[in-house]
Amino acid sequence: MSEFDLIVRNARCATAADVFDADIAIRDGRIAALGRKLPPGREEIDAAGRWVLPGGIDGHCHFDQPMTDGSRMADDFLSGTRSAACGGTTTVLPFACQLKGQSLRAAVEDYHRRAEGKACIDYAFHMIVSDPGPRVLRHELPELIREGYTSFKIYMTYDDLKLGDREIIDVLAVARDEGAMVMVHAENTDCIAWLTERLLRAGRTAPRYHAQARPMLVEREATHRAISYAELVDVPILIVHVSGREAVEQIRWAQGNGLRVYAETCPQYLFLTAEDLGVEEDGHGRMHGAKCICSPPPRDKANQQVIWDGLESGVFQVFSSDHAPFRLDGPDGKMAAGPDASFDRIPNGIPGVETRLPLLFSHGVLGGRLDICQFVALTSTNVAKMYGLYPRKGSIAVGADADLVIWETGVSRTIRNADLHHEVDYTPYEGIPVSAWPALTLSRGQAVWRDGRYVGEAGRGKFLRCELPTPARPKASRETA
Ligand code: DUC
Ligand code: ZN
Ligand code: ZN
Repeated sequence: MSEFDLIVRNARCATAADVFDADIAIRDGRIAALGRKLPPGREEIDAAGRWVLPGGIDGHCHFDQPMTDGSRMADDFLSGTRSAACGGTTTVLPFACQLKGQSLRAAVEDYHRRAEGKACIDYAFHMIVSDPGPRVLRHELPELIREGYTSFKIYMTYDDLKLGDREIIDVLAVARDEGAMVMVHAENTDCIAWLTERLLRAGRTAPRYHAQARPMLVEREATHRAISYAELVDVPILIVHVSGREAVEQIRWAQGNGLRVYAETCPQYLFLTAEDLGVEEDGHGRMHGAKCICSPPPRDKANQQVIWDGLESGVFQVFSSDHAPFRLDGPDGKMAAGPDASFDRIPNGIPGVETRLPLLFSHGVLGGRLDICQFVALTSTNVAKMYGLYPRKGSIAVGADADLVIWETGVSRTIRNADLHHEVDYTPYEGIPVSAWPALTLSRGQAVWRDGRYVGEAGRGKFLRCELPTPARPKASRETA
């Protein structure tokens, strides 16, 4: 009897650091050996001539998140993780969202119930802290961080989620004391409210005005403010879904001055522009623009280039989907307020958990903008490190989980929603060509996507507790109290 369950033979492996050729031996869901001419396994897969990479980790996606505006996310843990697996992702980190007035612990418990028995790949939770009262700050948040929920998102806009400035400082201080990572949605809420009011009063209600209600200065100002508060408190932060030049300039400045400011960007800022919100005059109606409403909004071609440059030069550490799955049609979808819905009544967010990796592999790596190690770092390794899942996840190493993807390159394919596995009735990336797609996705050694077919099983995905950084991230170097 073979000592290995599976051998992936002749793999051209890439990690965040190295490229090497090896056979990969898998036993009990983990990588048991790496080498040449390993003895036969009970099952064998020949990867000759193909890249074998660590499974993708999507560090920012929304599944089955409770909404307060009557909308509903179309993907739950079943369809969301299925879609992820089919696009080469083996770990997801969606958000347990605290509603205002709710206990944070109740939000986490509720989210576990939503995930139970559904996920086909492994998952961890971020939290969203929307109501940081004394009990949350003193007890719930520190306790949950210690229990393995080591990161949380805060919002500087959206009435049902946003924190005031003093609240932001207070939660940052908890993160500093506990070693947690704070993800910041940086947009200035009062500027957005003022601009929105003016646009609506002038009858400018079509989807394209969404971009005018949230111009870059709104993001720039909030990014600057978040960075300033992080500096004040002396805590690392991650600015999420960065859209363009003005926020990038703030982040570069912070990084250049030695502040621990990390940054994330997403496919929508590479592949969409504000023009995608503004085609309602061409006969498609408002529906078309609504498909691309997300926040911050996509900008223009020049800003896409700034984002590509930031990925290449290391401004960004992580590349996530921000998958926020609202259907266009239906009573709880984007157009629920009717075909003439004003932009402020269209839920923000677009799907992308399945297309994230093929888009970046095709246009980044095969397009000559990123090397393969950068791709692995941005989409897997850095995410695992950022959120305390490394080295179990995010690498090809003996002892790591056998979360692996064999990539088919040289394919000639066009993204079509009909081929995707989410429950959303559109993709904003319809018609974009890609030249790479996973041939096989292994989650802990088990195939979940193989030769164009989903072969996963609901409920096999495990919940992962995230570890706090060891050695612990440096505590405050400056007294602030
Ligand atoms: N913006 C968010 O902040 N979250 C989900 C989607 C979006 O557009
Ligand atoms: Zn956000
Ligand atoms: Zn988001």
